[in-house]
Amino acid sequence: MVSPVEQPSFLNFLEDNKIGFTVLNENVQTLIDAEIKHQATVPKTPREISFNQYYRHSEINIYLEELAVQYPDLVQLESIGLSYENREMVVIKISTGGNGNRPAVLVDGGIHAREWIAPAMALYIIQQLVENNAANSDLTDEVDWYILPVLNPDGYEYSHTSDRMWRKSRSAIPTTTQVCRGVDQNRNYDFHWMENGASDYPCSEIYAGEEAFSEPENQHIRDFAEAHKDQIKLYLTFHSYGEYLLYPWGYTSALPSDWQTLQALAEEVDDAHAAAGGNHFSIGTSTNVLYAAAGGSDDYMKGVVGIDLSFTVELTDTPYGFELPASLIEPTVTRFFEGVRVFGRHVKENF
Ligand code: 0X9
Ligand code: ZN
Repeated sequence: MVSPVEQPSFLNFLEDNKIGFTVLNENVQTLIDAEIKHQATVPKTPREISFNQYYRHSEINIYLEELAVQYPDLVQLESIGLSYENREMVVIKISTGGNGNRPAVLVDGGIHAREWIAPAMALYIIQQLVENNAANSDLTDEVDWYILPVLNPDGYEYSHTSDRMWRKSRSAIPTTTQVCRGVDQNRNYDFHWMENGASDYPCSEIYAGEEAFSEPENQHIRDFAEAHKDQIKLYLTFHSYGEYLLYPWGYTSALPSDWQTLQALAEEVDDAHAAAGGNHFSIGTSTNVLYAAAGGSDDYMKGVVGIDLSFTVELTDTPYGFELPASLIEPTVTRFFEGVRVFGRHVKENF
């Protein structure tokens, strides 16, 4: 994005350097204004969740609590800790039984604040597996699901209240007078931390933190994954945007030894998404298909926790980028749910 003031010099710069370009959005603020208006007009009834609006963090937590009350045999909630600004981070466990020894899928969304479609995707999976369980029972009869819809609740709220394009957490370094806040939580995991595609400058959008796991939110999901690592066979982390299905590694261009399994599974997911009317995704390792960036959750879950099947999903955006209008939530999440089915079935059939 370029501000109106900077636009002429930016265009000159592109021209001088013979850099071709296409404009995706003439005026992103128009989209933001329309979104604010829409968010203010839609009725807020978290219990009957809908997919024509984006929910706030507190509304998401209320919805999870109501599911736990209404479906006590299927749903359990676990508070995994507080965010930097003391928001409660709640993992919903969806399980039809089996004494905790069934294979499980771990899902998170919203590690990047402005990627609003990611928590919405996580919520849709929850809603389908719980409220529409009869139609999706094949996904829960032998597999458990652990889902954390918002891994960066402080940033998510900040993107609703103050800066729609906020990406990072909201922590401040106590020992410095540094004005810039927040850490890119997807550079903060302790696996080849800071080796690649990350910054040690606190004002950078990809600031990796003062040290690995400086962020309480990252510590909480790490501890949760560690505690359930024998059970968890597949990890999915939702982002936007760009329509990518990515698998490790993000810190190196080298391939993991089981890359063919990851590639084949991603291709099957992509086919299901396309059959439901979605676009084809770009598939491959993060480094080779997108860019090198160390300290990401996908690499950590595979490289340290030992969850072999680990994927980053960059959902659909076209042509809105992060500003996906609320009217496109439903088509986006319903199409990708067909891909989620493939992930679920793979776990059911292979573990
Ligand atoms: O840069 C990221 O963290 C992700 N892309 S985003 O545009 N949503 O910010 C991609 C992460 C891929 N995984 C790793 N690099 N480990
Ligand atoms: Zn992201």
